[in-house]
Parts: sequence; C-alpha cells; structure tokens
Amino acid sequence: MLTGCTSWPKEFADLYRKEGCWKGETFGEMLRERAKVHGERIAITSGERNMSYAELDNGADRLAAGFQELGIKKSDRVVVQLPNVIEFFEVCFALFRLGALPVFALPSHRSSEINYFCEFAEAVAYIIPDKHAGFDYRDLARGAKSKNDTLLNVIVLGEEEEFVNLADLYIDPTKNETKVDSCDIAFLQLSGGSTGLSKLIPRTHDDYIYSLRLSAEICQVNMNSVYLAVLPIAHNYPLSSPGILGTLYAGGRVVLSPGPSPDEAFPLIEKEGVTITALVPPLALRWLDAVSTRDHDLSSLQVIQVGGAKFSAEAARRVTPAFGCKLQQVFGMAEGLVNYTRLNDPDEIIINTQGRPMSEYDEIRIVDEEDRDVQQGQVGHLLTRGPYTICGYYKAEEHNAKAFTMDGFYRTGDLVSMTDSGYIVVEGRDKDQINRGGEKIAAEEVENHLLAHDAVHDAAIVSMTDDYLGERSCAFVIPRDHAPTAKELKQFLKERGLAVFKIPDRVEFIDSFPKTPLGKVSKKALRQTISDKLNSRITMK
Ligand code: J2J
Repeated sequence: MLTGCTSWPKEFADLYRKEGCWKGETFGEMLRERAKVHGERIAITSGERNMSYAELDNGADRLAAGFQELGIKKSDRVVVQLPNVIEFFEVCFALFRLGALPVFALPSHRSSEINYFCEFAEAVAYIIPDKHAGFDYRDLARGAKSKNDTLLNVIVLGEEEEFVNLADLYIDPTKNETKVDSCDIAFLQLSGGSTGLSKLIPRTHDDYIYSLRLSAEICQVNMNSVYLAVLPIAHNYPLSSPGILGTLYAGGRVVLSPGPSPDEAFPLIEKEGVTITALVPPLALRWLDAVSTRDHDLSSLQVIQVGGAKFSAEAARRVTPAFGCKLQQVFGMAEGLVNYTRLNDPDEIIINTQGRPMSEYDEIRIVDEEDRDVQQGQVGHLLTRGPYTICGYYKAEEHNAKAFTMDGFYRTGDLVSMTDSGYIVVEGRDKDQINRGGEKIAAEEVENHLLAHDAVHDAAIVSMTDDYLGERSCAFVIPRDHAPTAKELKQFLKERGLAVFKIPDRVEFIDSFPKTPLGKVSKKALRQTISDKLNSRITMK
C-alpha cells in the first residue's frame, strides 16, 4: 500500500473478498478484457471521433510506453487536469497500467489548487490541455514547475511550447513488466474539503471497480447503453456513478459533450441516441426550462440522474413528465458511499428521497452529537463504512482522527434521516462547506485567502440560499482601518489563483462576528443575517 494510505482492517478485506465484492481485477486488466470482448465496438464518441475498445486499449499501451520512457513509474503521482476529451481515457488507463496514480484535478482549478496538488502529492508530472475555455493552462504549469522540484514533466495536449507534447508519447509498446495489484491505490480523487484545503482520497482498483459494477447494475447500464458526459469527467460522479468508467465496465458507449448547456447536449442526445446522463440540480433546472422550447428528439433517454446537491421535490416531480424518462436521484461522495433511488421505485420515493446505499455491505449509522444512534426517522449525522468507502485520506493522520470514528466509520458531514423503507433524505450539513450547485467550497480555504489581504482583520464564509444554485457563498469580512471594496477582494482572490467558483458571490462588511456560547464564530447567525437582509430587500421591492 502506498505510504500515507490506510488499508481496510484485515477481517473486512477478507470479508469483502469472500463475498465477491472485490474480485481482484485491476483497471488495466478490465480494459484488456473489454477490448477482447468488444474489440471494434465504439467505446467513446467525441465530436466526429469514434474510438473503439480495441483502439482505446492500444492507445493506453502506447501511451504507457511513452510515459515509461519519460520515467513515470509505479506509485508516481501525476496531476491530470483535462477537460472532456478522448485523451483523458487513454491517459488514465496508461497510468493505471503503469501503476502510476492520476490525481484528478478539475478544469476550473487554478494555481492555488494546482500548486497544492503538485506539492502535496509530490507529483512527477502534470498533464494539461494547451488552452481550454479561453484559459491557457501552460501558464499554470509554469507556476507549478517553478514551485515544485519533484515536478519533472509537463505534458500538453495541443501546442506544447517548452513542454512535452502528449501526441509524441504514443510509441510502440514495450514490455510493461509492472505488477499492479488490485488492492493497490489506483488514483487520488479530491474531497470537497471542509477544513482548509481539499483532502486527497486514495481509491483502490478493487473498491472502485466494485462500485462501478454495482452502479452499472443498479442503473441498468449495459452494452446497449449510451452515457452522455456533460459534467467534468474527472469528478467522481460522472466518473463512476456509473459515469464514464461504469459505462465502459458494462461495454456501453460514452459520448462526450463539450459542455452541459441544452444547446450542446440536446443535439447530441438526438444524434447519438443517448440513454442515460448525469446532471447536478441547477443544470436539471436549466434543462427543464429548455426542453419545451426545443424540438430535438430526446426519446432515446431512459434515465436522467440528478445528484451532487439536494434536488428539490418540486423540481424532481417535473422531470419524468418533461423528458418522458425516469429520474434517478444520486447521493454520493468521492470518499465512497453512493446512494441511488432504484429505477422501478415508486414515484414518491424517487421524488422525495436521495436513494439508498448501493451495496448490501454498506453500513450506515445516523447519530447525534455524542455518536449515539438517533431514533428511526430522526435527523442525525451520517456515518458510513463499507467495501468502497475509504478508511483514511492520503497523508492526513491528524484529520483522519477526526473524520473517522475509532471503529472506522467515515463522518460524511451530512445531516440525514432515514425513511421506514431504508431510504435516505438529505436534511442539511454540519461540515463547514458550501455546496454551490454541486461544486463544493471549503469555507476555511477561502477564509485563509481573505486573511492574507492587508485590509482584512477577519473573515467568515457562509452559504446563502439561492433559487437556482441551491446555495451561493457570502463572505463576512471585518476590515482593518480602511475597508477594501468587495470588487477589490474578489480580484485579490482571483489573483491568488483561486478557482472562480470559490470566489464569494457576495461580500458583507461587519464590525464583529456573532459568537456561539462557546465563543466560536456563529455561522448559523451569519447565515440568518444574510438571509434576513436578502428577504427584507425582496419585501421592500
Ligand atoms: C444532497 N447532497 C448531496 C444529493 C452529493 C455521485 C453523486 C454525487 C457525488 C458528489 C459523487 C447529494 N443531495 N443528492 O461523488 O459518486 C453532497 C453531500 C456529499 C457531498 C459529496 C458521486 N449528492 N451531495 O457530489 O465528493 O454533502 O461527490 O457528502 O463532490 O456532496 O461531494 P462529492
């Protein structure tokens, strides 16, 4: 096991193997097997390009040879920051075959996040597009390289400038002697974070492939399925629930959408005969608004998944009538546990709950502040452990002591209740995080950046309710002598290289923070302050 990772206790690992959850398969083998069975069938479609399973398998081998020649080897970490492009798949499977670990950055991450990932993971390589959505990633790479001695190679899809061109790394496969074990860590996924920076989540081949297998089964994804990827594919939800990897696991076809808007996605659904796609709630609202005004034939759609943030029952009720397909609610987390409503569940369950755990080996506890089980139906903190939920974050001993119970349950930070039939309803959150339409913002991370401003004495970030995104972020700032403007502060955060979605939507200046009886900043009171202020504006209008 990679240093800095926590394995499952032996008795649990033995159980998960004995029960057939972990079948001893690696991602490298999985693709080899699919290429044998599905050969010339299309695995991925992107624009006019179609890539077969055999081509993907071969591309991964060739790229693995190129990576190996650059010196990338087993257990090395490689920060991968690619948009929804076909090369993402070849890159991941090439790294999997070498036993090197992708660290899944999102296209929206900027220098603050990337420098940290490179440094913390001691990455040896960083893989980027040249430009995407008007942003030049080579600038990020220059910064990361100058700050990190371990970062030996920057690999660019497109114009490489002073770096290595990805296209040059597809070379004749050499003998790859690397022994990759199914219980090895396959990659590092990112947590939404609550205390400070995102934590890195080590996922093994065994545990992740198990989650793909179950997801594909529950979502009825098979060889005839066509999955449309509209969300950024490196995110755990479109990656695995069942997402792009679950679809490949099942021998289906993945279609990559350049973006999530109805204008981009609807024509693709019609053209490619898409059967399933995954959305976050604000996107589902956008699609719901658009569907009646477009005349694309969306009749191939069988399932629209909505997850990543709470989907209101009112909106959920509209999905099936509007799209003529099933809605599936998905409540998951990159740390592991994923809950799904089942496709043939009664409407009331699909509309009003966030599903139930996908595995019979998922253990769920809903507890009070003292870790005592709450009464059936009451709201409490969700704890979980199981065959695909991590036992610890990467190199985070101190944090792990708080994020996991003594007996290995992960503290999700979610407040939930459970229905009599075992379905989970997400009721809120006790982690210091803002869920901005599925994008997670760790309050403390942004607060620390604000505190670096000369004119900021103290800062606290809270969520404010938003009809469209569910939540937006509001920064309460206690200024020093001269208050900066909100605009200045936002610009300051941008210049510090913070991803744009983390920049507060609103800044409020305040003289002092309300406190809890224990003397901590009362975020609850701050949320109330901003809510009252926004509501009074609405009533005044
Ligand atoms: C309310 N909150 C939700 C939901 C996630 C599948 C789906 C989503 C994720 C994901 C994922 C929610 N209703 N339906 O990895 O595989 C909030 C919870 C949770 C956190 C995890 C997957 N679905 N959430 O969103 O790691 O607070 O994973 O703990 O990004 O999102 O965020 P993340």
